[in-house]
Amino acid sequence: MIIIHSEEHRLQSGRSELNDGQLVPCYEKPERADIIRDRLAAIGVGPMVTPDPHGLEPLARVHDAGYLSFLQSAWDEWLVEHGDWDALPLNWVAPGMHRRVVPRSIDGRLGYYSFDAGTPITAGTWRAATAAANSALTGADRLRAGDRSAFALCRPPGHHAGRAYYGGYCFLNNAAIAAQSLRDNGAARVAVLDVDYHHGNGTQEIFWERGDVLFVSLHADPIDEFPYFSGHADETGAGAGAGATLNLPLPWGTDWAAYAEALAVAARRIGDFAPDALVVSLGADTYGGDPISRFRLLSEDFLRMGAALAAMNLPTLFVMEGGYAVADLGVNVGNVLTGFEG
Ligand code: Q9C
Ligand code: ZN
Repeated sequence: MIIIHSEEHRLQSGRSELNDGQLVPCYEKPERADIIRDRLAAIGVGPMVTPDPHGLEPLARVHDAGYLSFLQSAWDEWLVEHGDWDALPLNWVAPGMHRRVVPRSIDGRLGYYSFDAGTPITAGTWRAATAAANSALTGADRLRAGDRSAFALCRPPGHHAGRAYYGGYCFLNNAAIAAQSLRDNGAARVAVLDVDYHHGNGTQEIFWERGDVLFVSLHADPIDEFPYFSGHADETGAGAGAGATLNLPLPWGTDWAAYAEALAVAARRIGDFAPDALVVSLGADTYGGDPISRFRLLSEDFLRMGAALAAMNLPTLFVMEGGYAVADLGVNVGNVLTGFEG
């Protein structure tokens, strides 16, 4: 299958994130994409191409216009105010406070448009994030052209980004942008299957009231795990989207046996929905060796995951999300794709 990838990802290279009470080096770093790229080239998954530019329009189909202009100018405003150090938010709105007035202050707007302090905005954030979105969009184009599958090697990731907020290392929701592009170009129904360790809160929010895009997610139970405020089993969508969200939260320590059962439930739901295309939000942070996660998948299990995804028998776009055990990340992602190709 074709691999879509831009070297512009390395323009997103944050210095630190707030984790366990400390500023620590960012887990979401350029080496992640490098090792995946090198591994996929080594095992010959398919040709690697750079993304085609798609402009702002497909981003604005998913994201709020004010949020997009904030993201474009945030670094320049921060630089004037505070100097050349990563921009991180420091405070957020709580229930009973008001978010009716968008703050003029850049610090106020960082809080207004975010949900965590783990996602630094840097000089290159906008360019890196748009390159990743263009990779996902180019992958969607390939499915439309008749490819059975494509892999968008996106970085930074996307599934935590909502219509008007960033967080969880994500700025633009690459998978949602691709799913919407498929809808806008002829697909009547699209399913998004999110197998990242963390709940895809952003994708869920974007399609919450949509009956034409099914969102299914396997993830660590938010009662214990980031993002904490999204991803419970009783969140099933609303309005026209009632019943078109399926959350399958799993406990810390989940191994392949338990994971495979949940994946079978996901596959049945997706089959019943009968989509024209499947977008897989592919995180490899379900791996036992992941430094910030607590599932127990082995490298060989990712082969099985790929085979299970192939059995859904749908045109499939893989969009890279998380995975922080950098040394093993290339093998694990490569295993999903080789398992898929059989
Ligand atoms: N102590 C993705 O995988 N921080 N984002 C967790 C752990 C946020 C992960 C803190 C993790 C975000 C795309
Ligand atoms: Zn994750």
